[in-house]
Amino acid sequence: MTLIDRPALATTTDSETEVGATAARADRSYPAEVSTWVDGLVEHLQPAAVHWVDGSTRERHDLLQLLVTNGTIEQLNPDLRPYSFLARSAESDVARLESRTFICTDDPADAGPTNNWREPAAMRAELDEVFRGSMRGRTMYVVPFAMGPIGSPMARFGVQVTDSPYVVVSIGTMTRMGDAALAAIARGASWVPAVHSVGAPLAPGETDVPWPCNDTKYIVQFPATREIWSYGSAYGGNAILAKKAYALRIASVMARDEGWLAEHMLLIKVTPPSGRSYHLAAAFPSACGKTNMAMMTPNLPGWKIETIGDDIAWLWIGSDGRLRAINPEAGFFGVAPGTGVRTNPTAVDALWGNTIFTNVARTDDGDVWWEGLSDDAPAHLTDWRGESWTPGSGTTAAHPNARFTVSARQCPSIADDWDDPAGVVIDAIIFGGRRASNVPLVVEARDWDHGVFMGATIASEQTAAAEGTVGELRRDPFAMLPFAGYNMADYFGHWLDFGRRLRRSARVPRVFQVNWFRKGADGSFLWPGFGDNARVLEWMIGRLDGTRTAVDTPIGSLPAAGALNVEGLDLDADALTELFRVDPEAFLHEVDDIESFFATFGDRMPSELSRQLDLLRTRLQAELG
Ligand code: OXD
Ligand code: MN
Repeated sequence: MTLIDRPALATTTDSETEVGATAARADRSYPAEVSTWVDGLVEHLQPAAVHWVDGSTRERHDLLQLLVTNGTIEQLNPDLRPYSFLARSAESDVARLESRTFICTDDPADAGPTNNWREPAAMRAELDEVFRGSMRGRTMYVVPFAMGPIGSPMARFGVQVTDSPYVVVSIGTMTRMGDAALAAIARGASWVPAVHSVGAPLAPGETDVPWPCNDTKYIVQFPATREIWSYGSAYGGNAILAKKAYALRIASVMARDEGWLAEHMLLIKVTPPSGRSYHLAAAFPSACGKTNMAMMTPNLPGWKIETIGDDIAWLWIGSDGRLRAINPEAGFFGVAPGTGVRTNPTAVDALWGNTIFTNVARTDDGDVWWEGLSDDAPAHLTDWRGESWTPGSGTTAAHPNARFTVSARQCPSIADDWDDPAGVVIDAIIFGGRRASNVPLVVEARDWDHGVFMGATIASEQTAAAEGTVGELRRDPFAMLPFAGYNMADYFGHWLDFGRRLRRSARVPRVFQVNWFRKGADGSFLWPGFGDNARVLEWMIGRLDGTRTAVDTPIGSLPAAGALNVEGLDLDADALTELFRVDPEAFLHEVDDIESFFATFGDRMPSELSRQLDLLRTRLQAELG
């Protein structure tokens, strides 16, 4: 979208106007294209008032007070958790809804078999109906935001309208929200329009509920017009549209068209005792420990791991020809259960204050608790539903997908280059999944194309981050199954092309696959994980600088005997063998499963990946003799 010249933004703080009070709003010099879009939405959604969000601290404070008054959030004990709040969602609104997430393209093949496809005109007609009057009795917030540091060649902009002040404060943490983003749009930056309504209009005099939402939900992406529409949910990625809907689904389409990558990846900076830093990007499915890895305290003397991002990375080939990446977000929307003083002390520190918790339990003294925060639960809690809870009650005190929302700046391990507009140079890419069996602790890809094959074949046991059966194994290529805005086969092709461009311009980063979750015969995890995962990173970095050895296997290169540092670990020889065991027979079953998965893409599947599959099968069969 292009914009005509417009005057500088007014600085008035009086940003809420009755609908119809156009004169007051006219003083504020908003980009005409945004104003026109908002005017059309006001007519259709019929809010009682419009509030143009400026992103100031004062405004955030006022919104938090409003949310307390509405009963959506309660303030935690300021002595224990300064300026922090607890929200309890409706029980029907607790996770991303993949079954209600739609990609609307003219040709269903452009959405591909892994997405829910809808014909754009039919979906527009349906949305037209559900959104008609959906904001009645509520305020429409107009929320300009930037993804990525403003001034970066990779920064991208958007404007979300929403009738949920809870969503506004969440966007305020997760993005660069407010006047600075609007000013960039006013200067001509293109922007993605995103419309969000909780779908709970209020009749005159009707009392609101603490967590308004609607049983009918839609999260709709129109990739061709770069538009997002979301209805019925106020939870996480369903409602903070800058995150999954924009920074992954729409951005993956922009990335395809513009020659970059929008990925479900954490970013870290690893500094060994030598002092030379390396930057790694790692893709894992939802709730597989990305936040823990991004904030890892390494169990290796002299090593330092710093955080750049925990969920999304945008990667591109810089003008120096190197693979660069930014974290487009500005905060963490992390899964609380499993985040604890033993597993992720850095995150626990980051949450000291200024945090919004959703669906965790409350202690009797007004602090928060969730499973895994400490070894023992307090003797009494108020659970995520607001009910009295005691240990052994048979339910979890926090919802398994309970979240914290906190600014990246508050993370003690945040790297000094985390918001460098030029991004960081990526040295290696890691793919991982949650696999109880079959997949070794770490494997190095033979080359970029083999790495793309590894990414394309990630499978993982399902977690609580989305609706579905927890524990069920599903293929989640590049951890992007719920997030690719177009046909995944074309997405694989884009990765292969990107590798060809990288090969022409610079050093191609190494690609690895990891599995922290392999279990032994007794069902317990074989690898200690968490801070000891640094040992795996140590081996990877050794591979980059040529100091660690590997052995070739049918599935890629594994650490040679003694090359992985297991010193001081309570890991017996059998466990170590099992961690790296490649069972050709079991893997051949995996190959059959991958073949069926690839077949779902028909002739859109890049032939290079079918070739990689054939090579793998041949190597495994040779092993069997
Ligand atoms: C997330 C997810 O919230 O992947 O990051 O579900
Ligand atoms: Mn995620």
